[in-house]
Amino acid sequence: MKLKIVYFGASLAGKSTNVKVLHSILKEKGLTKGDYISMETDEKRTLFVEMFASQINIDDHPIDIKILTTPGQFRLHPLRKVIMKGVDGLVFVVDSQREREKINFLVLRETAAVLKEENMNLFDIPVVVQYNKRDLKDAMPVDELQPICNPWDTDYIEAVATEGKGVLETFQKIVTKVLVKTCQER
Ligand SMILES: Nc1nc2c(ncn2[C@@H]2O[C@H](COP(=O)(O)OP(=O)(O)O)[C@@H](O)[C@H]2O)c(=O)[nH]1
Ligand SMILES: [Mg+2]
Repeated sequence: MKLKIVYFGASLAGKSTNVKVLHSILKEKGLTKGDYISMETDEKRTLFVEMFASQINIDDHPIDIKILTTPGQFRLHPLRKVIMKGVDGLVFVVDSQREREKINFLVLRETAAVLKEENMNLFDIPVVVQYNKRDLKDAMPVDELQPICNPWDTDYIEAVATEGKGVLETFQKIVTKVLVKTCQER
């Protein structure tokens, strides 16, 4: 079985940190296949491809999981479409800082539009919301973030990705959700 998990969210929300930290956690457990790969554009050093592969076994069935991030910049809309193609599960990385409230919402709206162009519905795909940067002073209370950033009313996790807090939990939760959905559809 092959799964594709995409981390999306505003620029600087902590997507790359999540994926890098996750890669090192899974590598330690011997659950990665190959290296963490990233490529950036020359002028602004914007990451535009970032991914790694993991393989886990459930009851002796190998499950190949590709983990990717979407670039936050709105100008990279076409690339976001390519990355979202065939996505099985999404992680919405939210920057908890109050000053990022609006951008979090705009990214959510834009992501819905990207998926629609690919004939997918944001509400049909398993999602986990990660409230990141919980260590910062101006982090909004989760009660205030929920109505803005969790229209699915789905599971959320509070994280400090730089310290590795919540990173593995987020990944486990999205993989579980995807597998449950897959089983229900069979
Ligand atoms: N204080 C704090 N900083 C974080 C956290 N997660 C990421 N950062 C920092 O936020 C910046 C952007 O993170 P990055 O992972 O590159 O964001 P991306 O643009 O979404 O990929 C970097 O300087 C990170 O070190 C966190 O939980 N707390
Ligand atoms: Mg990044």
